[in-house]
Amino acid sequence: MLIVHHLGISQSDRIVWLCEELGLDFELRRYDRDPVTKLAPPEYRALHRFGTAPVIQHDDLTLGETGAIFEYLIAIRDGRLGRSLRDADFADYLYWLHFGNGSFVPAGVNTMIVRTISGGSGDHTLGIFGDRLRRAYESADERLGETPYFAGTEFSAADIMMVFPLTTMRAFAPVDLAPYPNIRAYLGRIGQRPAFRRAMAKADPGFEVHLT
Ligand SMILES: N[C@@H](CCC(=O)N[C@@H](CS)C(=O)NCC(=O)O)C(=O)O
Repeated sequence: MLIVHHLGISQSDRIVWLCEELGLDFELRRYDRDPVTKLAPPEYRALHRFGTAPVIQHDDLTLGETGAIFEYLIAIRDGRLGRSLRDADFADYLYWLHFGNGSFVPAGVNTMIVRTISGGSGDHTLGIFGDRLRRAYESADERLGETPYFAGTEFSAADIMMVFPLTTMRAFAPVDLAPYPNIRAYLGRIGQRPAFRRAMAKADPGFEVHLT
């Protein structure tokens, strides 16, 4: 039995989407953030030693951390949506799979934190993280001008990793997509995927995903 513990409007929406794309049978348990702190509620924190979203349970296993959950779910579906050394797009797949949470999300989160602390003033640190965030959008746009999907010609788990900072994260760290035509066209295509639509409707009903 697979259970996906989803914290409302958070990066655990990716796990719901991954399960839908992989055709996995799963139970979704949804938790709202604490209305004051916006953090995970105590019952979510109790699920796993670090207490952040996402968390899954598969029979006796409890697993946290997005990248670990991705690798686990792809493995139980025999590598579907993943890539291996035999595939020509393996290195690109790895790069974008890891860029999502390794560089892009931290740039967005750090920008949001520094903006809040500094009250949006021209703080030097805000400039550093803001520049990183802009470069993340620019590199994603450049990549999507070269290939239809992040790994290459075919959709992969790297797309599921990269879409969160391009969509849901903008609810917290707003970015105007006007300068990024390739990202806008890509998100239009992603928004047509039945598995994406099913996942977002289940994960956060009533929340309008930021596709434009
Ligand atoms: N590197 C971790 C980051 C997890 C993380 O920061 N999750 C956020 C949701 S986007 C969270 O749980 N926030 C609520 C909290 O910290 O209580 C992962 O990818 O799993």
